[in-house]
Amino acid sequence: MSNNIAVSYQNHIDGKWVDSESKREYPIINPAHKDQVIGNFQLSDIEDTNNAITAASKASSLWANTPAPARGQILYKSLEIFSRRFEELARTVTEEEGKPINDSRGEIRRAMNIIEYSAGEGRRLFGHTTPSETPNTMAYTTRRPLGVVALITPWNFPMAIPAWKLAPALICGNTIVLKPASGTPLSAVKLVEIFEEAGLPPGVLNLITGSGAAIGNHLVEHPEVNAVSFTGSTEIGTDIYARGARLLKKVQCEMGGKNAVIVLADADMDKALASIVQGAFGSTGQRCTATSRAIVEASVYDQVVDQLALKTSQLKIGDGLDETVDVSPLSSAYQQEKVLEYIGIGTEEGANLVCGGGALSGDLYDNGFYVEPTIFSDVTTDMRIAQEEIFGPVLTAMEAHDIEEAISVSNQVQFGLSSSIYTRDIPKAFQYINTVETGMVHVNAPTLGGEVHLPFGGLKSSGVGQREQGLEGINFFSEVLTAYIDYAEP
Ligand code: UN1
Repeated sequence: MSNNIAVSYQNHIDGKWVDSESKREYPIINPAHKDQVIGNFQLSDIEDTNNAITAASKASSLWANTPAPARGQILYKSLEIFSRRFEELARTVTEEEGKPINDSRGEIRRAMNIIEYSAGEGRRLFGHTTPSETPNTMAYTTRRPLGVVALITPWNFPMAIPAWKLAPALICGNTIVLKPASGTPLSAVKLVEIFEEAGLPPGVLNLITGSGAAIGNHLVEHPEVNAVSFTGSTEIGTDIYARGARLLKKVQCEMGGKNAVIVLADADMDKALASIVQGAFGSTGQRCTATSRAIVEASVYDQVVDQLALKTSQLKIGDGLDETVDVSPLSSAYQQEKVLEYIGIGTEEGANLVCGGGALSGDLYDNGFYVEPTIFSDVTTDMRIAQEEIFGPVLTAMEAHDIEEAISVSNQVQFGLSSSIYTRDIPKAFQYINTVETGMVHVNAPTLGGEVHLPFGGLKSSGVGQREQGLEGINFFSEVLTAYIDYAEP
């Protein structure tokens, strides 16, 4: 595809595909081929936002009164469409975000998993029934929808993150305004196409694309929006949380990470090394659960750093559409610059550059936002590269003398999303699990990912509000009603 034949994609409001009121559009390019425009998208403004909220509000009672199992049937139907369009969707994610095609396939599977899980919840959505302290009284709880919810999603998982917010939101009976990251609107357009084909009534799922700076605050603060689910930077999430809290809205924010893997001397080294390399450089380090720190016990530190450098040098870098590529470009020029800036900071701070350290050039790379997978050793906790989220292919290696020091270093950051330890020592593993300050912890497994029926989220600056996914996600997207019924004869 080239510039002159780029397709225009529209917003989706009240069941119709529409231009933005201003008729303004903006282009999205392929991060591996800067000259390829993958589409033009609506630059939405306040008026479009209001239209989307009004449509969602209007559809609210119909959808809330649709039995949850019937809502589930639409979610199940969407899975058939996902299966039919699977390869096309994976390609879309790679072309607009840049990640390797196999990671994109994993992302589509993940979106399907959360939809499947949520569809099943349509036949549960359990409340409690308990004895009452009053005679002839029944007491129970039930779950009700929140109304209109705003979903604000990032560019790094353009299909899976919108899916894991909208699937629980839909099954709970809410109507939605989805505002995807300005950099990755095409995956969101396709997601909406799928739900439209699956039979979602008009107005239940509305999509507005464009700049968050232009419409984000209006969307969050609009009186008809009752809840906000956000994934993105800690800076923006903190602001959204404060705005929502002031208006007593329900808000959940999934934000940054600075995830560490601890390697103790008794670890299965092959497993630990593979996990760190995958965690640091898979998806080009652009995930909030990426491994950005390796904290290694002193007696094996040099060996681990050497082996990490060796394994990293064997990674194949290139266009994510190439099936054999391990590391693909950063998703935008902005991200590329930001990561290169951090590499410069690491060098200035006195960390030792073990491998990588620059942008890639040459025929294969000049047309994309490539940065070499980079490892710094001799990193100390006071350095910015040990503290701040870089969100790119940069790993910092740090030495610790024992497990106590390793845990302390792991906890000495503002973030608390995910963490991991490699050891065969069960008491030490539990010592770690019980004291690590993260919302998710892995033993002998990478810091990455999570299963859709378990809660996902972190502590400290990594997350606030109820967790996503699993029952926590259902709880976030519904309000509990406590009912007392006196059934004594009058
Ligand atoms: C994953 O690590 O597979 O924005 C999921 C993010 C997270 C999702 C990560 N909210 O990267």
